[in-house]
Amino acid sequence: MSTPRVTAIHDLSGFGRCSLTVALPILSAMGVQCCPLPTAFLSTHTGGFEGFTFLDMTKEMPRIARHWKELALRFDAVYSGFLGSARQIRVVEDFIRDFRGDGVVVVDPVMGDGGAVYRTYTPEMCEGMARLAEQADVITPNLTEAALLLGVPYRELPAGAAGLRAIVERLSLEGRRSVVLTGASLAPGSTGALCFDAATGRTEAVQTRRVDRDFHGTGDVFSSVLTGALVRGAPLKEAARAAAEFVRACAERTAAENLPMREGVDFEPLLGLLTGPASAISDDSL
Ligand code: PXL
Repeated sequence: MSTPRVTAIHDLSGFGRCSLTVALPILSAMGVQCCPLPTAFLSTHTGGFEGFTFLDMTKEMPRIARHWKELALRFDAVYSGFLGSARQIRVVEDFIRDFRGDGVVVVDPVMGDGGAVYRTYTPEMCEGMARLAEQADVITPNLTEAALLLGVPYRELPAGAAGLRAIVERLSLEGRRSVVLTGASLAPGSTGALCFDAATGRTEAVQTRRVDRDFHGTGDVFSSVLTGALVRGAPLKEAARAAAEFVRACAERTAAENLPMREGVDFEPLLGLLTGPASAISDDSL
């Protein structure tokens, strides 16, 4: 198999381990080439730091896309995440249309967490994100983002296992799009994802032990491992299992070290876990 190639459309935040500083090393460790298309360049991410800088890349992005078109570049996946402006969302939509080929389009509809919308996201951006997500083969929302995509208040999301299943099925656009709902807990002490696979029409859960602390950037770690596993040929549920197990391993290590939430998970020493065959990632040895 030739080396799979992914383009990652996320911001570059210099400090705080999220988006491209997570996607690049994770995809590389998985044996996947990652070509970044930065949406913004920040000094840190926006969660828990004051005074961060923010350079919007909206103007540069179509120029990069034009050059890549001239080079006739092809990608096995287009993988998008945190976006920098409402106008930029149109650029990403055009990019997906031009470059999707027969690859997989993974849209992580990054908009918020814990019931709150991220500071740089406007209502117009959230509407644009919902539109962008319609082009995806796979979306990876957390519960906050699921509420925004469905246009329901976070507190009014249906609860319990049946409620989570209803959310995932509503987000599937009548079965046309795969959905991996993250942060889905089906029992006390467990967490993971609930997956609707458009290829099989089935909704299945993957669950791991829950680590009782939250860390920044775990959604980006999850979606990056998921994307890497998908382009390596894993079925959706196996890709989600690998992602959930890797996030758990990272969160356990980071909690044991008692690192600050805003610095993200200490994933670098664990990258070796991702270098073997895809099946090894889901091994309980993690
Ligand atoms: O992890 C999501 C994310 C990505 N990029 C930036 C962010 C956030 C969440 O706060 O601020 C810049």
